Amino acid sequence: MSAETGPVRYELADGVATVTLDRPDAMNALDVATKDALRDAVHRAAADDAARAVVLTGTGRAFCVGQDLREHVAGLRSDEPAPLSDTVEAHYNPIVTALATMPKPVVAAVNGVAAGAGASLTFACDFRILAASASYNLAFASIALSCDTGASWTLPRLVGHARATDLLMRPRTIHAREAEEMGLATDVVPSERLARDAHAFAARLAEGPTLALASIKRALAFSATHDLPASLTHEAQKMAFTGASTDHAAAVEAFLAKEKPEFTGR
Ligand code: T3D
Repeated sequence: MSAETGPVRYELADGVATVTLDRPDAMNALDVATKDALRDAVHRAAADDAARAVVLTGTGRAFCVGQDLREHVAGLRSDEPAPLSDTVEAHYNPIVTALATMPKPVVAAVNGVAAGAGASLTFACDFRILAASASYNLAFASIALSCDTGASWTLPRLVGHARATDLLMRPRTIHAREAEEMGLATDVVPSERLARDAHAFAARLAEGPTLALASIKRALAFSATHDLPASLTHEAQKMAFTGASTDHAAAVEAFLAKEKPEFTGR
């Protein structure tokens, strides 16, 4: 099922919502219209009960090159430029929060270069499948900016503090295989197979025990900002929650009957 045209597309198939940045002529740079549409699309995916997994991808040769600098320069040249925190709070923060907290797995299918906030978007996802031709560039410092869209939080958790410092302070293009070696890629696949492989990967997750996957996602995020006792308490709550689910009871019955469980996401 396909939806509206515009800079971001939303499609649902096999329990997977696919959110596609669709401004290929601008390398999927994030102008206001695209940021508005992306924010709406990720909120829609989060609330869509028919979507039990999400793919975030782009069209053309880029995944997303971050903030649209052609639009951005107009603001810089104006007599009263708006502070950058305006769009960070109105767009980037809600988008990254939705990706990182929605109660279902999110897979970034990185079809090309992901730069600046475009890279950060993928770091907020639960999985990153890269086309062999894809690359990263943490371009913020190249244009004398700090970092945003959650990179200061997600990147050190993915690659460690020292590597995150290096990638952010000395921006350069990191190709897919190097990204994989440093833990930024779940998998690297031939470019022509990316869309199909990422959809199949997400469809398998969509057939999974959605409440358990959401609880694991939440538990990992919780433990990142809490101590061991608090994390153990939180784990117990999540075990009680998933232990009372239909999927858990059915999975244990299926295990004992030596059958394959069929998860309903409840
Ligand atoms: O409001 C705010 O600004 C706050 C929020 C900030 C969040 C951010 O994302 S800040 C970071 C913004 N992004 C960048 O700084 C990335 C800039 N781009 C690059 O560093 C390089 O283009 C890439 C490493 C991404 C790719 O390099 P390469 O050699 O493959 O391509 P290219 O030749 O540099 O670029 C191709 C075209 O895309 C080119 O246009 P042209 O000459 O063909 O007409 C280039 O200008 C355009 N392009 C690339 N990135 C952007 C862009 N146009 C607008 N905005 C961009 N971000």
